[in-house]
Amino acid sequence: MPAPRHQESTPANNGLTLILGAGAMGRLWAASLPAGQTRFLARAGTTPPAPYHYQFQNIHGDHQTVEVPFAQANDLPKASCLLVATKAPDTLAALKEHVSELPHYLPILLFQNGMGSQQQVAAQWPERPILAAVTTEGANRPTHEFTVHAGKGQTWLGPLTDAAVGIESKLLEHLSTSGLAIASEPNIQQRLWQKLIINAGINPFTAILNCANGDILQHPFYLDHIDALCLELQQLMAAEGMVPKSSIELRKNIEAVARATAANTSSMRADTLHKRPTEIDFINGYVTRRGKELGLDLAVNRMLTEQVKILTND
Ligand code: KPL
Repeated sequence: MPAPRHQESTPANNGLTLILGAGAMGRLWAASLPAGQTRFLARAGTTPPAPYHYQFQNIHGDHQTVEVPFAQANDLPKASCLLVATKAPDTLAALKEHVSELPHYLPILLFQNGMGSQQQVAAQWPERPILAAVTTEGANRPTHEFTVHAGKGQTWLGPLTDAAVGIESKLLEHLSTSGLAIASEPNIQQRLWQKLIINAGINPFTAILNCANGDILQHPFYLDHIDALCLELQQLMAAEGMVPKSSIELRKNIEAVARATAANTSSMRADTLHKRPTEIDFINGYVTRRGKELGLDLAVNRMLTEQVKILTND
């Protein structure tokens, strides 16, 4: 009998988890999965550096040092899945560097904020099992070496390509060894939209006003624009063929999350403070572009996109 070419088609429950992107979300998953079972992916074409160490504060406030090795070539066939935790603007290029080394059956789970980057990846490799995750886990990095699990949340995952349909339960079984709450979501597009609405209503305001999430709520700039923004989001969802919530409901949802995460620095504010590229093109920028394609002029989303780009000289 010929030897099998690969450990075929479904992720092993006890295999390694590969992680691309060592930001707060990548580090949260690396720290939460069983010790020794994760590997970061180093830049392609470079010799994998020595294992990476960082400080991690779990949800109970306990501190630990986490050690995560970088994947060696012989780790790749032992992998159960790849978690992609890069920023939305970097995702396609980062994956292009690695995809030829990855087994064709390896599930690729995308954790990006906003909309557009997931669709780019799925369109680029439609034959691969690609899934999207939507998460409400709160993680941040107050300093380069220190990651905090600041808020317990929930992660949903669902297939983006046909090749990913049917593998969710095996992947869930594997990822639930992290202890993080994770569930399957057959309609992941709807979850992505819900998260897009929240990010579109919070992130640009926190970046422009340079304030914590909760502090936007009383600010005149936010109060002047939030109703018009929610109307634009409602219009776009209707134009997309979805049954949108009313703009009043959308505002309520945005404000519930802003209150629940009142003390948080949003990812977009953190990016602007560090002069890093933001995800605005995949949040309000995506809304503006998609609106234009569908014949809608979404002026508040366009204005917020332009103002955030001015902050980072984008
Ligand atoms: O997802 C977020 C982000 O910062 O990107 C919110 C929901 C705004 C929480 O901070």
